[in-house]
Amino acid sequence: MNPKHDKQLLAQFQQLRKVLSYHSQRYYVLDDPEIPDIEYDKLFRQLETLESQYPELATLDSPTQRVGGQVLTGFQQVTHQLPMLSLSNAFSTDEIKEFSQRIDERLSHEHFKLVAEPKLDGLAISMRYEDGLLTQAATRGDGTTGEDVTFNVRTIQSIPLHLSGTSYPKIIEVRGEIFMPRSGFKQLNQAQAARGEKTFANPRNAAAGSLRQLDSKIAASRPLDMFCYGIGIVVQEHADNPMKTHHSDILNQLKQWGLPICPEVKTVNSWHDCINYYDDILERRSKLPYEIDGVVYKIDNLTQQQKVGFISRAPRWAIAHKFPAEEAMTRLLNIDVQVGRTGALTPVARLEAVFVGGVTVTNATLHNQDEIDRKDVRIGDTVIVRRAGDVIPEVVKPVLSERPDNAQAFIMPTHCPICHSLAERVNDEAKSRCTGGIFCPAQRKEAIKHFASRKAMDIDGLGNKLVEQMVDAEMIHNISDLFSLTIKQVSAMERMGEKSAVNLIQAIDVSKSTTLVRFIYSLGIREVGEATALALANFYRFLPAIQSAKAEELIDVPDVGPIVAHNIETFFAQEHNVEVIRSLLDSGIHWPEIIKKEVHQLPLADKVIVLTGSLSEMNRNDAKARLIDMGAKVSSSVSKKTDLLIAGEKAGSKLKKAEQLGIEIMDEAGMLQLFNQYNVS
Ligand code: 9MJ
Repeated sequence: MNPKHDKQLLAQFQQLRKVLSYHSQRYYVLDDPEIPDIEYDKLFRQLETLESQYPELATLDSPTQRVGGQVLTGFQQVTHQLPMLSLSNAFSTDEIKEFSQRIDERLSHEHFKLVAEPKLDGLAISMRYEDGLLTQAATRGDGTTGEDVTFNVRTIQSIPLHLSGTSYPKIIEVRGEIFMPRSGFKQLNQAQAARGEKTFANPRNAAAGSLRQLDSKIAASRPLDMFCYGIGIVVQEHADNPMKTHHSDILNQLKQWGLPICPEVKTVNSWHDCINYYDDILERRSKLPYEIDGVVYKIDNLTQQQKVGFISRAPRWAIAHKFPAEEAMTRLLNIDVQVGRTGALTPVARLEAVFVGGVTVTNATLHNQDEIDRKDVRIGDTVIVRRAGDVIPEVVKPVLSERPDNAQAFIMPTHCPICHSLAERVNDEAKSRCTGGIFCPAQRKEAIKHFASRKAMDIDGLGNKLVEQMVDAEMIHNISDLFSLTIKQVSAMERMGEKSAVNLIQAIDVSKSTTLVRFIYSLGIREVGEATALALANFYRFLPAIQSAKAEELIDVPDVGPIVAHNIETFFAQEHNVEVIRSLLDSGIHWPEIIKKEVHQLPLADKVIVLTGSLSEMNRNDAKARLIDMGAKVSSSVSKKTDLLIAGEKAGSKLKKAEQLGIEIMDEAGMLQLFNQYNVS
């Protein structure tokens, strides 16, 4: 290239990109195009031609990059520097009133405003902008680790590849929901059907399927859109341009930078306003161009958000107010009894297929005998079936006017339908449980299915049917047996070719490289879900520490109450569980010291902190959780190893001891300031 032309050429490139970005934003984000499409296309082709002549001058934020083209072989994992939150759900006005009252109490009756937003039914995404450039987009995943979907997200027209203006931070993570508008969904399904390809059950699935395409050309052809509703980490270069202090201002700021914000977002003054907002949106729900499954309320003032805090991964300062579940009528053909991972017997309704909540439902839970009795559901009844969001479909009630004469009442069996051990109801539990334990093939099957599932060890290709076959064939008895399976054994299974068998063995091998959180979760300890597994991993960091923890210690872990603590201790005390874990580790299951590594990058990395006295602004467990999130080790006693004592009101002997040992002491206000700093930088 002639160096004399360089400057001119670069300017031409830059100008074209700028003009195209401007018009693309007018068209896709503001719905207010300024020039005819044909003019836009002309400019676009001009840039394409130039880029093909000088490929070295094509930049990542060029509008031509949206057409896709990169083909991946898999998705990289991305660790979110700040976890992506989940929301607690509310289904009634009373629950919203209670939500507001809880905040009111925690804010000592200080007035607070809320921001009301539609709750989009799509996929949560975190997008990272560095120096204004979109550098990474990742799915929410488990909140801590998601998948890198940058190439696909770049193809979404309403998402700026470069932020507008100049005032953006050095690094900012923008969070929001990617979804497929109703019209696009309809067109996509028509096109899929016309080509004889698979159609999608609902826009959410279509959006998820599109984002998980390895070929970004396919993603580019899908009508995806996005609304942003929050931020993750923010790194400022200069302290003179701080981030906003209110959620509503942040959304406005994001809008100024060219990011799409839902036009229905509204600031409100009270929970009464929230209910009015909810009623209004619910009425307009079917007319909105995108699907929503409720609305979300968030405290507007970020300092107040901070004061109100978190419960586990969900903020206490926000709540999702879900719309009434969608319901349909169908016939209850039979009631089967399923045996769960922990032996719980669940009556399951077999239904005449019915389309409800966006999917075809043939099974629905009936929970337990008491529920069946309370609802007076009988085999042969016409019933109302409900499917709310992702929740398992359930039978709501029978339509009594339609009851046939031969409708049959259901009685829970006294013995496990699978292993025939006695089924018991203990401790006033609603559910009967099979007492067969690991001798019950049904329990073993469920434990293995859980272990292999996506959120656990994520063994690709090990579906439920295959697990059942393998247990029935006595090829595997427990989770650790999976790791000694051979290609020969697997290929002998029904519908299993040599290639699938090789793939499965490979997938089992790949799954050995995991995380401590997944591993704990995969063990299937009663009532230890993902959030608890995460809390345990963060608190103890090493498996042996969790294995040897006593119940009275475990209750110090955020998110762990006495029952769960007991379940954990009991689980690790059982010899067969110890044996299985040993065997799993021997087979090569391992995890990076990822938590430790991350912890080193955190502001309180490895600092030993003791909390004492009473806190007025924040609940003690939340404070503890925040400190752990920031990398600290929170200990209950002061020693020479203590780095910092946080002393609330009426601190006593620990404060004295810390003073004697010359340990740094901080009051509650100092702690809150520390939390604030961590949130903005
Ligand atoms: C949705 N799904 O539309 C949040 N969301 O905020 C909105 N989700 C959210 N906000 C914090 N509007 C965590 C999730």
